[in-house]
Amino acid sequence: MRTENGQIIHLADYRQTDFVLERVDLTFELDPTETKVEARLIFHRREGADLAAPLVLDGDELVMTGLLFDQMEMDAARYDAKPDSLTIRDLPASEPFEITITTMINPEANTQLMGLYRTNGVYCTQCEAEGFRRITYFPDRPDVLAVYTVNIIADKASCPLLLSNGNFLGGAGYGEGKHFAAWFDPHPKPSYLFALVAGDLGVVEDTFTTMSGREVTLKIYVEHGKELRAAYAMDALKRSMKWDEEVFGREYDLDIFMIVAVSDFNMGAMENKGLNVFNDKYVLADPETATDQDYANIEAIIAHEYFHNWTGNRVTCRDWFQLCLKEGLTVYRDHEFSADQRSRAVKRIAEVRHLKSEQFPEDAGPLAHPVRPTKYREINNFYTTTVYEKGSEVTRMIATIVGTDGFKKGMDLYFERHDGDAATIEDFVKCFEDANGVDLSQFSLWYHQAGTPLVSVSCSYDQAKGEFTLSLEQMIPPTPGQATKEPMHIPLRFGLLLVDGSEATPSAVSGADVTGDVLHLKERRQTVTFSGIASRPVVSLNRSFSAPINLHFEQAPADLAQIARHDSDLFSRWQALNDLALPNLVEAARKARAGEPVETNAVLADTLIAIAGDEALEPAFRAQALALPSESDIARELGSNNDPDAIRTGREAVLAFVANRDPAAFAKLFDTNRTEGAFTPDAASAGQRALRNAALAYLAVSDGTPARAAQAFASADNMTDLSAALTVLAHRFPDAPETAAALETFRARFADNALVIDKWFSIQSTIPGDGALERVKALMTSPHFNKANPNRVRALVGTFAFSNPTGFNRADGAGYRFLAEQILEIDPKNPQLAARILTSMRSWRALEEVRSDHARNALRTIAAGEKLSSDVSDIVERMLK
Ligand code: 0A1
Ligand code: ZN
Repeated sequence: MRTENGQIIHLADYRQTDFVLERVDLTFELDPTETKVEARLIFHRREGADLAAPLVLDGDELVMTGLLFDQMEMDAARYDAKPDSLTIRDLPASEPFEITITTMINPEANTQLMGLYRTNGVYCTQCEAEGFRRITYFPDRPDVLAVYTVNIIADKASCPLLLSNGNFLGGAGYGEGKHFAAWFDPHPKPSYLFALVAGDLGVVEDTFTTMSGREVTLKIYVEHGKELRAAYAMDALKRSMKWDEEVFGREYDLDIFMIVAVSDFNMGAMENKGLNVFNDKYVLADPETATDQDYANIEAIIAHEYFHNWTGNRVTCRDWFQLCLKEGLTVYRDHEFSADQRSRAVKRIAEVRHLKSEQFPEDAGPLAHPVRPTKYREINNFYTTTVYEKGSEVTRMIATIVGTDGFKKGMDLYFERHDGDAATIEDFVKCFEDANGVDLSQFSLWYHQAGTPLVSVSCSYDQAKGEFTLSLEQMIPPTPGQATKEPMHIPLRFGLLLVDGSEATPSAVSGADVTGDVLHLKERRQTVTFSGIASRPVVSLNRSFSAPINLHFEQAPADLAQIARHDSDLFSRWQALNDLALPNLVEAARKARAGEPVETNAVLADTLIAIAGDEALEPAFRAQALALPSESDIARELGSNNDPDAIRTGREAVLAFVANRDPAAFAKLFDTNRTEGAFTPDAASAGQRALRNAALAYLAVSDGTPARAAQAFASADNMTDLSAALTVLAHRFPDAPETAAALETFRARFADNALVIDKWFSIQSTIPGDGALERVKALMTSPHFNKANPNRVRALVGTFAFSNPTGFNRADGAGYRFLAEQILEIDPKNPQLAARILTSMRSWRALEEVRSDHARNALRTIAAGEKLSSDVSDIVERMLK
């Protein structure tokens, strides 16, 4: 394992390699425990490079069994081979030379799932970020691009399928019981995009004709017998290919595009050139086993990986500090794709919910870092929601500032300038500046300053002058390593609503640049005056969440209710409901903490119910409107000294008030939104199911008995309704016999489908309250659990730690001690998985004293662990700093 020395890598130290890699020829002789890898690498010394400079290649736990220089045995005095590096001296001044390296690796023993490993008998690779160095010695960095030829030799019976990047060159028998296949990828690529898959899998096949009329073969490989469950992924792939042509003018560039679904994978999926590897959770779906959310995730992730072909593969990153260059941009592209396929406003609400619940806490805690960091210890720990989701928001703001056409011009220039390059964020931003003649230097601070900006707003109206004034102030909180911040360029979409539902158009604006409906906040403090406003307007600010900020703006409940009911921007209507609810929930938590009775504002309940029943609105939006801010939203709003039990008690009281305000209204929503006929995963049907299930959750509270949910469980004809009913039963009536019966029915019915059993684990691990930990421990002894499989561990342990605030944050600290044990047990086998689950404790400092003491102790126990991986020690040390 690469580890232990705690070395920090700095962006400022970036320099080009001394040697240029021209070509790569790889030959794999696959064997479960002794795979032989021969790498023939052709290099030449870069012009101007030091003539004495040695060639230093990266390795990770490698064993070298041969080394040739121009096909001749290399003199031992000229090289040093260590598990983590190979250094070769005395190399030619300018002419090309060939190095042939043979290594032996053990795929079966690779539990880290980085490099070449085996999953259910299938050989598979994962090379991003630094996995290729676990296969052979190599300049394993993204700015080294080369053309690869790959030969794979394997047992014919167990590996009828031999796949790698690019186009298939040919194959044949190869001695006794073996065969080989050769692949050639004409597009220069960095090593992190290399992939190899070999095994026995089923396939779904289709074709796509590109905009220039080329026919591309599409293949999705899954375990035998699961082919029918890949149909939706194939459909999503074809829609993605079409969309990228229509919206970004990007055409696919090989004869074949392949996706392989595997059951052991550390992340969601990987964009290897022409050969994407997916966590099977994001490929397999049918109505019986997948929820609407699963379908939406599959669509988004298939699109995301496909879009990487241009944003990531054709234009890649110069170094790993530039990760957001490919990730932020590609998330933005997949968000736009999903918005075009579904309801834009509903999609935006879901994105913002996710951003606020995952990225905002990261940005407010010890793990906060800039979208484009300047140092890291373990790159695996930078695949964060800041790089991905905030990175996407920053891209979205560029689009807001330069406009739709300007964004397109900038992207076209980016592809024109940088196709085939390893680029930087500066290169990217420059394209938008040059294409639009704008200066984005202040805007670029979004890449460099961590922390969620807080924008405080107040307003006043002068009837006599017909003037409306907005006073804005921005503050960017200190974050690790960044005590003080410069003011940023914050683009705020806005509208001025009048009582009659129309919008005011000011005759003049002073104090800020306003372009169209965007106000550009650039100073620390700015006062903006709108003239020619005939009556007091209600301002709808940060429409569509145009900037990823916290907004502090005390608008009167009546004003918020007006936005919630009448804004032309559907997102803002949801946002206003949220703003109406949050102070109520915060107050409820405070009261609950003080042991006082909680009062709920009837305006909130009535507005929620009115919107939920407004048939002019799409059901998916109404479902989102009904979901009160979560316990973690409330914790974030409170900021410090949090008691998760009080937060829940307060929120439950508000929820009960809403539920009991008008049970008949919820019953009507429940009864009239059942989807009839054959299941379709389209957005409209999904929206109806979401609304019906949101109503069921309220009805369970006003009913006070499990009967209705049990009935819904019994009559469900799809996984969305089935799992929603099971969740209501388990979370509301954990001890009811109906719940026990339903859980067992569900388990028995899906016992041989691990992905569905993951839902069974997650539903139970999120049952609120002190009993959760014992439940989780008991489930870990279930025959369905497998601690070597990342999906199982995430579904049970991960979900418990991330998504069960009261259960995990038990006042006696038992949740934290349990997590510490788990981390120390997982870390030696799969450090990435351990480190990721550990980030569930990123907000520990915001807990009240008793809990935060327990949390600190648990973190110290982890920090004191023997032989920690660099992944876990990096996270735990930053959390304790
Ligand atoms: N580039 C992938 C994410 C990814 C990163 C690291 C991995 O290593 C285990 C795997 C996947 C994406 O953005 O989808
Ligand atoms: Zn990605």
